[in-house]
Amino acid sequence: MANKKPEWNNAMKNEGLDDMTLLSKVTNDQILDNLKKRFEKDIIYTSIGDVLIAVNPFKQIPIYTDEILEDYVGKSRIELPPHVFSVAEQTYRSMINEKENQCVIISGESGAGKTETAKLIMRYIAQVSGEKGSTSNKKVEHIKSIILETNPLLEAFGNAKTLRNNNSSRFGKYFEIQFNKTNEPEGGKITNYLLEKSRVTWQLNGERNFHIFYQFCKGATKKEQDEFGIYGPENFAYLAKGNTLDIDGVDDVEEFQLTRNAMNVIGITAQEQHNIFKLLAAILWIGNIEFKELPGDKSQVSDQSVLDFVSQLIEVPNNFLKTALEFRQMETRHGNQRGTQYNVPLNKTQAQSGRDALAKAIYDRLFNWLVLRINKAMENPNKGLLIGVLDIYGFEVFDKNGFDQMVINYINEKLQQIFIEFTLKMEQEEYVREGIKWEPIQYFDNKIVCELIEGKNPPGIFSILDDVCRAVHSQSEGADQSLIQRIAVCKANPHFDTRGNAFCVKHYAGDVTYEGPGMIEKNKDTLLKDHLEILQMSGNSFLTALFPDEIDQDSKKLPTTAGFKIKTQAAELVSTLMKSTPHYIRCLKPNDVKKPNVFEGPRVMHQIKYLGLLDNIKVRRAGFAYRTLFQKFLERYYLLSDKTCYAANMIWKGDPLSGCRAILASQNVDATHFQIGKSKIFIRYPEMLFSLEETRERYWHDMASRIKNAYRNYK
Ligand code: AOV
Ligand code: MG
Repeated sequence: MANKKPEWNNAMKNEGLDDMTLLSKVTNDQILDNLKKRFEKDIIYTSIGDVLIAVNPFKQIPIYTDEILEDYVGKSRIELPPHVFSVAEQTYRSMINEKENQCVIISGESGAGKTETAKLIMRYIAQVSGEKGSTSNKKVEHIKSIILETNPLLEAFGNAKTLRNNNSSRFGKYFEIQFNKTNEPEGGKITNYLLEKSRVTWQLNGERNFHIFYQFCKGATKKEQDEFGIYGPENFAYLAKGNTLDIDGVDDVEEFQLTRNAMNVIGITAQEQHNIFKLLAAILWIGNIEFKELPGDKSQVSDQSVLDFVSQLIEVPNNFLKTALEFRQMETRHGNQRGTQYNVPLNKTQAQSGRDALAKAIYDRLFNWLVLRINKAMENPNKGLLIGVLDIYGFEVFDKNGFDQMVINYINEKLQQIFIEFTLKMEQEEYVREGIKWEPIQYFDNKIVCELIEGKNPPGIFSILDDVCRAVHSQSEGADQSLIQRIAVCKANPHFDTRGNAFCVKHYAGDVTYEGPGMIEKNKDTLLKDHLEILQMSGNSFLTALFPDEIDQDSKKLPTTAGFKIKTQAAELVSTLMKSTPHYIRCLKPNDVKKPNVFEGPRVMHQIKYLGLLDNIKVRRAGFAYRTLFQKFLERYYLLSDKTCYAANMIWKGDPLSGCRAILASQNVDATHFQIGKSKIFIRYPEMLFSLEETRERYWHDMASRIKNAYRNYK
């Protein structure tokens, strides 16, 4: 063996290593250094074996052209530099070759680039699947265009500017593309996860409501303006809470055209679009309803004309709407006997929160309707193979965090958990399959944090929230107090603590303090009976169809809580993902200022640590740093042995394994440094690979100059 020489290949060009399993020293500093070197040269992709690491460049880099995309078609991972297209290619090819469902799991904190990555994966698949230029299959082409157009549409309704990301996904989605026998998309299905509906009525300073509202207010036609009373966003209370009406570099009017276009492509009819816009207008106008205080802790709508306009938009008689906003219906009860109904006046704060609940409920149902409508457009009765792309909301922490952040961060914990299980499980399975022995290594398992949130016994945070919801009326102040008392039992878990009215969770990605007040109400997530009644009496059949709920007369029955729902959805997601072959993309955010060319070392280091990249590399190397099929090894290193190479040509005619053995023998490779599996050769230390690579380079170089000389002499 030649002396080990870590700086080889790319390292010599000072571009860092393509694959960090080959790092000479496996430390967090080395990982950081490698990523930084590459980032500075606009090389944003790096791999750890099969896992792709992507650092958000916050600028357009010309690496997504059709030419580059074509380059990746039919290539294996190690043939070309790491790229999101390479992951897409591996995903698509393994679906075809292995005839198994695949999934691409994209993780990373808010603003790290998950959604952009997901879109590139979809574009790749749409572009390479099926026959190019063939017009024979209109259905396939149609499905492909729908798949691509769902993004602008769902982003308009489900994304917003936050402090972390100007286009932050406020819902999670799992997008499954269904393929036909010839591996072309013929259908699709989106599963969406809890939308952050509180944004409809409230935004932090510097944040915006969902994009669609600004697009609509700025881009509505004259006819729409008149019919829906829609003017600039500054006129609507719900759009101005964050004191931000614009986003740098974004033209909402132009975006609105894209949204409308997407609706048309998906086949959302003019009538349906009219219905949607009418409800958006209704929500905005509901937000403009104000209340004045009346003596006796009562309230009254201040401006009748605003109320009248809302009742016109939602097609509900104005006196009913007024009553529903100013009073709550109560009922006397005698034991199990229902008694008479009477109205209790609401004070100003209660009336405001009731108004907001109404707006949020309409928007949330509208969003779910959109997803169902898109799914209908992509519906496909055949059960072919699937590729799922998971793009959720990333881990986030603000100065004040509530129920929404807890849900978002919980889903991220679950993903991290899957990553841990998969990377270790797959690694182990491969060793078993190939008949290789290995020692597992220690790593941080975040299962304990998942248990803290979703556990049943001992009860986790969601269980306690549900208990408190069941026990106390959510509107009463006692509910929040009771939560803080009850939740203290979680202190038995080292990842939990309480602080006054708040509690703190030590997440895998950092500590987050969640405000207690408001949690119970958000978890309870009930529609007020009064609201449901008026929505169901609407003359607008689109609106009534959004609220098919049965009015629950038995107020003791606990409706499904938001926490329970997300827990169930998360479990379903995990089971779906576990049934498919996973491909991983881990996105990193280089800075918090959303700027190009800024690499904040400590910020990236923090992510390297919590994503467990070091463990990832170690696990990959603990057994074997590198493994490849016999044939592939032969093709790459045949130059190294006289038995396999003559005059730069591969001359090996025997079976690939014997060829590999001939190559290894020619290099006097220590027998403890590699193992032969059933179909693959496993190389224990990267140094051996460096050495093989180095020798190969040298031979190639020597050979090339020998041939050149021979040619010269011949002339
Ligand atoms: P996220 O999905 O991970 O955050 P995005 O995919 O929305 O993050 O990326 C945030 C922004 O970073 C985008 O709007 C782009 O401006 C930029 N960006 C990301 N990836 C690239 C890329 N490959 N090339 C150029 N610019 C990029 V959140 O949805 O907040 O968790 O909930
Ligand atoms: Mg996103």
